[in-house]
Amino acid sequence: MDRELALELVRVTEAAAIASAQWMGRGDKMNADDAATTAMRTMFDSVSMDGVVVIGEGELDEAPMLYIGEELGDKTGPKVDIAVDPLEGTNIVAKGHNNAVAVIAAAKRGTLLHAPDMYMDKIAVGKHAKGLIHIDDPIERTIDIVARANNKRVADLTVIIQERERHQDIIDRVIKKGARVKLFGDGDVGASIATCLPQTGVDLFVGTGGAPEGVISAAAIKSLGGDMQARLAPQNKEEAGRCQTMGLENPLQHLTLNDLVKSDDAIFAATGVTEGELLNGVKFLGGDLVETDSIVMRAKTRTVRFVKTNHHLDYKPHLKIIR
Ligand code: VTB
Ligand code: MG
Ligand code: MG
Repeated sequence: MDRELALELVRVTEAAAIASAQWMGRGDKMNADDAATTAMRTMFDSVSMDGVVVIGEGELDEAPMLYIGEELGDKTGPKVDIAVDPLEGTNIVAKGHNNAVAVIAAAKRGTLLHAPDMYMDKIAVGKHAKGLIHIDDPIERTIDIVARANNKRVADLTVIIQERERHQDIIDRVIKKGARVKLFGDGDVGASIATCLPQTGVDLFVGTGGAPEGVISAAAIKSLGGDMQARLAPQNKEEAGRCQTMGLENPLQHLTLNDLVKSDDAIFAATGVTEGELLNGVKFLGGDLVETDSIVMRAKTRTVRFVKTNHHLDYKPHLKIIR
């Protein structure tokens, strides 16, 4: 896959972030999501690639843009699978909270798991615990393993978990075991990637969240040398059937990092929409000046780039949402 594609994808996440950030703190998650999706879709037209959406905004009949199966790019470049979440954290933006991002994962055609939009059980760790975790292990055992691998006492180990009723049992068990719980409101992608970045202090991610977000996270975790395992969590027969239609014969298959993203030829790009641990949010600096903060990484070379960009909205009128 072309090296240039990495920077092209950042231009796309930047556009989505700038558009949706204008809805920050307006209590309107639908418009925030729409703005991100429209900007992302428009920018994709100018990217040199032969892409097809495998994880997107839904099926053709329910999503006008970035639907599963939609072809993207100018057809001249590499053949790739594209997974998008134009606004990961629509509620975050509506409420003005932290850690919303615009994200894309791209990988060689046929190598991203085709995951339906349903729940997925997930576990993620950084590079020191790679190869040591198993999603079926009791959380107490996983904590011991990760603590040893990360050279920390259990008392200093931090487990990041989405604050939801469905996670109460696991939260209680982590606390009883003597480790620490860091709860987050929304945004599995940022939370799971945090395990691969020692400066965040996060050692382990566990919980049930979106399957699309799981596949997108896996591209980043692969680039950062971490590890992840997952299992789809269909809530009924209809959802189980959708897994099979997408090619997963056994919907409850144990999924390793390599099942989620099969090749090393993968790119992950994200731009911060609101302030976050990993990335700053979009900053409107007065006049038409806007600053964005992005990260882009390639699994093949493990290169991680942080990209800070100044944009002049007078020259990008299509990204001016609130006039
Ligand atoms: C999950 C998580 C996402 O929404 O899908 C979550 O993976 C939905 O969970 O990152 P609930 O059904 O409990 O709200 C996000 O947090 C944001 O899209
Ligand atoms: Mg979304
Ligand atoms: Mg999302």
